[in-house]
Amino acid sequence: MSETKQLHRRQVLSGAGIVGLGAVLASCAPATAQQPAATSEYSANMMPGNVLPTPPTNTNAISVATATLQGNRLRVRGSYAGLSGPLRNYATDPVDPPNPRITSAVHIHQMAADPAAMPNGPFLFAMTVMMTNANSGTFTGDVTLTDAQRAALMAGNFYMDIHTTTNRAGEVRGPLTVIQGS
Ligand SMILES: [Cu+2]
Repeated sequence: MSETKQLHRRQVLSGAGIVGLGAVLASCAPATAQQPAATSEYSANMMPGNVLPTPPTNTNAISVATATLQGNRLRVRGSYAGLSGPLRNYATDPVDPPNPRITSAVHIHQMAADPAAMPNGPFLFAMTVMMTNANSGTFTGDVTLTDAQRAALMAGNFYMDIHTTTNRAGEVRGPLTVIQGS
């Protein structure tokens, strides 16, 4: 019996076989049949009270960001105001060990697998910051997510934060949550 016939017979005999065959057929779909990637919108409201493990009490800063996810491309824009002081300068005050990808103090992080044990998840992306003055400004980002990162964002496991010289571990923080699409 040919492999195809065996597969067909298993498909008839077994529900799991049908699922398996469906996966095989889906993976063979021609690339030309793909639809434009669906778009979804996210937002983050960053506040001092969300900073973990210890929210700063010396600031009333706020930051708002919106983000558009299309396929694996995530485009972000936002603004911040009321910082207690200058943004943390990672060139002169780096993390340990230094990470050359941390090019600004406005970040996207992914939640740790066990947030109770590790409230601050790993750094993923730094935004491009345009300072209005020492305490306020705007930022943008245009990044490509891995499939795993995209799944984490869609599961609500991304957050944004801003670090300052006074609050080096974070002055404001907020989750990136979906506001439109899925
Ligand atoms: Cu950060």
